[in-house]
Amino acid sequence: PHVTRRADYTPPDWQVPDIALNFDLDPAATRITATLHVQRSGVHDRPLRLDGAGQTLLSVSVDGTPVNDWVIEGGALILPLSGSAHVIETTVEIAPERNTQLMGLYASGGNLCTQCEAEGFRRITFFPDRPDVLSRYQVRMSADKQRYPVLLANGDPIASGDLDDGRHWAEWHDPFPKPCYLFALVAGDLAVNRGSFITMSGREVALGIWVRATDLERTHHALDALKTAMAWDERVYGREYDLDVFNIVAVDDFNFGAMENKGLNVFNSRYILADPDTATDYDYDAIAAVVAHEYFHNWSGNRVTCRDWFQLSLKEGFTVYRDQCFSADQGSAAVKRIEDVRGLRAAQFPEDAGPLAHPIRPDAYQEISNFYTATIYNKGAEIIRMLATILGATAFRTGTDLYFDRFDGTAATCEDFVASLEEASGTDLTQFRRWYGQAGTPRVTASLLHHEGSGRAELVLAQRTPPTPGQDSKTPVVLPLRVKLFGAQTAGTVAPEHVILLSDAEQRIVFEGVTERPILSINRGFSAPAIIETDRSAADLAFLGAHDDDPFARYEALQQLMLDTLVAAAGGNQADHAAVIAAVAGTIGDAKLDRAFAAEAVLLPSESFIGDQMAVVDPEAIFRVREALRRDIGRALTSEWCAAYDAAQAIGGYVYSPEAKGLRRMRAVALGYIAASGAADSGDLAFAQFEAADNMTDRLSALTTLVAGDAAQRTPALDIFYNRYSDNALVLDKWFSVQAMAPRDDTGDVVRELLRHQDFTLSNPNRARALIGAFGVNQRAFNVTDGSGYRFLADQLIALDTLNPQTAAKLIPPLGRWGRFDAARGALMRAELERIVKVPGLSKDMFEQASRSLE
Ligand code: B3K
Ligand code: ZN
Repeated sequence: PHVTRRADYTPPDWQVPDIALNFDLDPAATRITATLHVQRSGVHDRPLRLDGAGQTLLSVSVDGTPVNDWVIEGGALILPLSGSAHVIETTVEIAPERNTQLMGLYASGGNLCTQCEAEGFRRITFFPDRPDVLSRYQVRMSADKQRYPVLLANGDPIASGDLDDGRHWAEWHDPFPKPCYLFALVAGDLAVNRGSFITMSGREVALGIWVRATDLERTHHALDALKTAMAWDERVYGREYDLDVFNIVAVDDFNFGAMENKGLNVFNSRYILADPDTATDYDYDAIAAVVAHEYFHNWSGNRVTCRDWFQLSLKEGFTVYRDQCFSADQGSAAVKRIEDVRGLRAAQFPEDAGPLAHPIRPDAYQEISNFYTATIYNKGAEIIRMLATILGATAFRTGTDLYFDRFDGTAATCEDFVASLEEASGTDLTQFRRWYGQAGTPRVTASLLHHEGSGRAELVLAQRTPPTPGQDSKTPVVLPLRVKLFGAQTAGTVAPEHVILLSDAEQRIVFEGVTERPILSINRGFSAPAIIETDRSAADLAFLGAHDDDPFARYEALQQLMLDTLVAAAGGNQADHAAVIAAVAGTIGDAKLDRAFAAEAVLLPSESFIGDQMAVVDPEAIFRVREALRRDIGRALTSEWCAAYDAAQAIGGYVYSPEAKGLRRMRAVALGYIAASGAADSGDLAFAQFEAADNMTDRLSALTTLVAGDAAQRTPALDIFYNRYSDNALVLDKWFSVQAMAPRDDTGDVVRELLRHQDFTLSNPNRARALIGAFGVNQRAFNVTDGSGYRFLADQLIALDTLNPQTAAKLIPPLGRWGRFDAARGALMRAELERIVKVPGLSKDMFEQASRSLE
């Protein structure tokens, strides 16, 4: 297989400052004429090389004259040219309706749309498909007017008109030079929710959210979020929108969340459409986050783009950091941080600890689509967050201003970003740069020694990053650790919070005047993406769980207390549940605590996260001990849970506000514990909530509780839910997922049965992920000892690979965890990976993911 290496980067031989595209749109046969103004870059005699894939080439001309001295090599068109500037015209034909990969120009729900990042533009026309070739685009589209009344592209609408034969045309120009991965067009029968935004310099921007007419009422939340995000980027980063038009189109068939095409974002409909009856609070939050993320890319990604795909985290890590801060500003910052860290631990830590580990700036890839990972995105965001912590808010902002100003209109590197921050702040970031090249999650041990007589406390810190594939030895990284010491007797502050920069393998920090026994609060706010191991006792963790004034640290102490209990129990050691029960009681009983926070803080760690703490994951034992602890917490605190449940009823009718969300969340958590306690009437309670709910959050939490257990209402509830929402694809996805994630003995059978359901299809990525993806992360069901879960996943991924390699390859990681399980499970997983690798005609996406997973 062909490997692309970062070290081999060379600047483009030819630039294309201008391109005109003419699309004669038709689902069966679309004709594209591309006119490229090319310029030789530097002194060389190399031919023009235009990437291409899958299209039928109809003609090529140079400076108006048809030529035939070209060759096609690995899909690319190689054309010898004599001068320093030429006009190249190609005409090709493609068939959007047969495009199941959903890359390039494809059909979704009767409309036509594009997806070009990372290398989809080459499936539309011949072009240097690399992010460091920036062009001004003129786009003309013609299409059947009845079928495709709306024609959109990047930039501003210039002109439109009618043609003979019921066709019409429209022309759009984008004045900002951009790489081809940001190209987009949409042709369809769409309705629009229009809005307007006045920028900080007083310009009016016309906003539009385009969906099928029946979905129009579900676009208000997304439009509000867009306006809020536009104002936020002006206020926090000084970044103003630059075109007169900003359009978003929602489509049902999409490989990931959304795409930041200049002035024309295309979204997976799940990140646009919401109303209280069909979307949960979690969906509402995710919509706002993704709308903001794609909008923020207009500066971090579009105005300043990436030199090459190894720099992907330059735009993605930074933009995730930006959207995380935006979301934190919209509601509970503490809960947002908890969710982000939970996500990091669920997806990125395992990636860093497994066969697919890679640094946030990778060194090599076979298929770039495989590198849109939790490491590039979420660990990338943590690296930017650490820079913000180390520099402080003011210097960080000075640094981002310098970066945006200096690299505006160019294709930049991660080094350009770090150097800008370094120069603007005067902080030496030499060692910090290691984060860009070194994979793996650092492990930090922290122990606090106290000499009562001298009033001296000593914090001993050590860091070590375990080896990852291809990186046997690691060097120390810079970890900003927010630390505070509390007094065990008075609960007062013994040492105020400050940031310790841990940069050596080992470091000692001395505190003087410590007269009472200190308790360590460390990595507050999760200031560094590391695994922290401390020798704090259960009592000290309980103390922090009750008193720490950093909400994240308070959550973390409770999680650690639960984790210690569960890991000991799963390892066969007698576990006393009393300390956890008392801490949970204290948390729900603490009236000063925001309900949203309290609800998250009393949830047990996930089965997978418990597994990640064990030398050998034992899914059955983990499930058993976790259920036992849940049952005991439920039973011991029955009246507290009932009170918490009833208190949440106080919301009255549905509102979407941070307070109401917190109450709904607490109601869901309380219902879960009431059911876990085995209370005889919990089925009735859940079913009553299910039927009375005036919103999807309450309805789905009730359904989730019913589906997990054996109450008589289980099947009726599933049927009612299905019938009520059978015409809403996004809600049906939830119906599939809730069954695939159920903690039940029969989940594997249920999932195999659901494969044959009339509404199941592999060709819609959301649906495939809802069933197959969700099952893959159901630790117990997926890892049943007979290997049937592994076989099922492999069978489905082999089938999906023939349609949509990118989406299939993304679902491989559960099989790559073979090294974490016992030998028997490990061998069964490897056998499936080996079977996948041998499939004739396997995509390079799947080949890379499956073969690397075996290493
Ligand atoms: N930049 C796109 C992701 C493209 C993924 C291509 N495999 C969306 C985003 O991160 O905002
Ligand atoms: Zn992004």
